[in-house]
Amino acid sequence: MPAVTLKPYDYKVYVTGPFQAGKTTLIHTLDPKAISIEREMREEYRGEKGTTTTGFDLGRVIWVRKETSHDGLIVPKYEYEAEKSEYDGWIAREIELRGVPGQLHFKFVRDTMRANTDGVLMIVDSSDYGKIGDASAILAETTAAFGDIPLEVIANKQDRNDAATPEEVASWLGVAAATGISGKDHEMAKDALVRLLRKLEADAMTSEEQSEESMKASSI
Ligand SMILES: Nc1nc2c(ncn2[C@@H]2O[C@H](COP(=O)(O)OP(=O)(O)OP(=O)(O)O)[C@@H](O)[C@H]2O)c(=O)[nH]1
Ligand SMILES: [Mg+2]
Repeated sequence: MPAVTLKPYDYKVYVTGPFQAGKTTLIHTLDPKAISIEREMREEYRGEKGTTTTGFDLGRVIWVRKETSHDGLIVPKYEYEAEKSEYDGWIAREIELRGVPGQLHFKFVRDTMRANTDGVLMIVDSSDYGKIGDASAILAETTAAFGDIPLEVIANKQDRNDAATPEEVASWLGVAAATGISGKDHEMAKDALVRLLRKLEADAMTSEEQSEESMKASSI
């Protein structure tokens, strides 16, 4: 029987954060055909009835650049496949976006979704002061599980006029910085993801250099 080969994504990004922070929305902004396992909410949350993730979100995008120094574009994988010839000669990296449920009692789902994660987007609703405690709990859960892998805190919903600033969100959580975006806006969602991908790329280069150094050292 032939060996089963799994698709080797270049980077796997785990998208976490509290209930209704905007994780599913951000993933669908970047990949409109992302798969989401959700259910209708029984009760309104902050005056709105919507959906909540009970399983996961799975989005597939390609980061395409003409040169490594460029920020480039984030294109849904299906679009890239259909227009591949347009990107001839560009550098392409496949990204898996894996969203998890924000409801605290779904910790067991978040725990099962962490395999092979390269980097984390932690999404916080900048206008939802009531969820600061949950956001801190999820941040603590995430950093305890992943150690010091690259993590970007996103101060989401900056389009709302009751949104706190990214600096305020960072101070709520005790982190050095947060990036302010609206996850409904493609350009902003893209910039937040690329910022994380650049960190991942820098880390990958450092570990390549380190292993080259140790190869050299061991051959002396
Ligand atoms: N104003 C505004 N609303 C947003 C933004 N992003 C998401 N929302 C709204 O926030 C609500 C929750 O969005 P979701 O993307 O489902 O949030 P989630 O983090 O996946 O939520 P759970 O799966 O329940 O943890 C929805 O009503 C969205 O339309 C944003 O950038 N601005
Ligand atoms: Mg969701």
